[in-house]
Amino acid sequence: MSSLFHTRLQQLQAAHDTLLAAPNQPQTPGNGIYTRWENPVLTPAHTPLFWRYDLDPATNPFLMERLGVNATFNSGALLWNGRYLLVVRVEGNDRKSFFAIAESPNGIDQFSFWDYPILMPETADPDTNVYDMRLTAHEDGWIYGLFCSERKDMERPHDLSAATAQCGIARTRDLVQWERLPDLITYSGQQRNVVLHPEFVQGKYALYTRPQDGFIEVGSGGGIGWGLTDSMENAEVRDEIIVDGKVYHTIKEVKNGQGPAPLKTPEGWLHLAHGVRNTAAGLRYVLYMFMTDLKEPWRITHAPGGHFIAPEGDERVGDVSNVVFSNGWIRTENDQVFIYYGSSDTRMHVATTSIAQLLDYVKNTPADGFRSTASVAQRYKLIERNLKYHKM
Ligand code: M1P
Repeated sequence: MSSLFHTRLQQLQAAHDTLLAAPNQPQTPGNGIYTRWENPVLTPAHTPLFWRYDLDPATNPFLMERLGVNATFNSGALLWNGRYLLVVRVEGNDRKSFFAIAESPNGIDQFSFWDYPILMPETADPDTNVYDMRLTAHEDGWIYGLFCSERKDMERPHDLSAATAQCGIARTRDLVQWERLPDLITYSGQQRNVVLHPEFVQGKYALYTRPQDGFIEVGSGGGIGWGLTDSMENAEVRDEIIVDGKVYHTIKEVKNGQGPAPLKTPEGWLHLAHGVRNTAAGLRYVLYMFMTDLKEPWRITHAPGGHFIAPEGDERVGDVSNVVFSNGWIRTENDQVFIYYGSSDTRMHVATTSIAQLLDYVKNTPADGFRSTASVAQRYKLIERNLKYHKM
């Protein structure tokens, strides 16, 4: 082994070990709704060295990175045998995404990847790219992973950025062997951000959808949709209704999409979603919340105005800047909630909170008033109450 190879290997291993062992710290005092944590929980540098380097000095004397990783983001999440698991969207330098599992003993640091990425079977029509898996531990006993399957748009063969998005479906019992099922059939042009509801509704599987006309732009489609299917083995939604539409001059003016599967509480289903608006600097993605009825999960009962989490500090910069996106959260048995979110299509973060805090937030945050005057009235009400209290 040459001394160059040996020195570089020691440096790389030491830096990797230090990164994976780095303790995370809460950012205090926070906003009382959730606590952000200082360090990203996953970055491309967290991926194993043996995924990226040829570690044989005979074939790689300079110890070059042969297969770089560009980003680790938009992860599904699951509590599994007491461990916090993320099904991470890993993107290689070649721009292809794949899924890989990283686990942590406490959900806030020490995430490390399993040795091998997931071997996701293809359908007869192979995916070009797969990403953004939503995990649902369904009451039928399976763990489902729904994700975006991207393919070349063959109706526009000469436009090399023309693509189509559909909902890929796979299921597993052990997170190692995955059974690929046929893609979801809907009667909208394209689909992204499709999520399986964890319980049967009216005896059927229930899906949150996001119909869209094009690959990037939702066009006349858009909004978070809802539909039922008899089976997941041949999933088909015939009737799709919009349960949370786009609204002018709000954080979801351009498009929105369901985040992870909703969390059941005695008061309703808690939902996390992303909303997108346009700016002179490009699209801005933020997270927002709403609650739906326990028996009718398609009916919104509470809709706090504005964003819940917006990109902040270093989160604002990355491959696609000014983006936060979440497709995974974990609720512990003592009702703590770990919200995992990607920033700027580059890395993963965690924010921690509880079911009690989220219920308080969705029930007591005023709804969007849709006009400046209404916003001022909301603030007046708050100021008047506070000043009265302050003078007592
Ligand atoms: O680049 C921002 C996000 O864009 C897409 O989300 P949506 O379909 O809602 O626009 C997805 O590609 C997502 O992965 C990405 O983070």
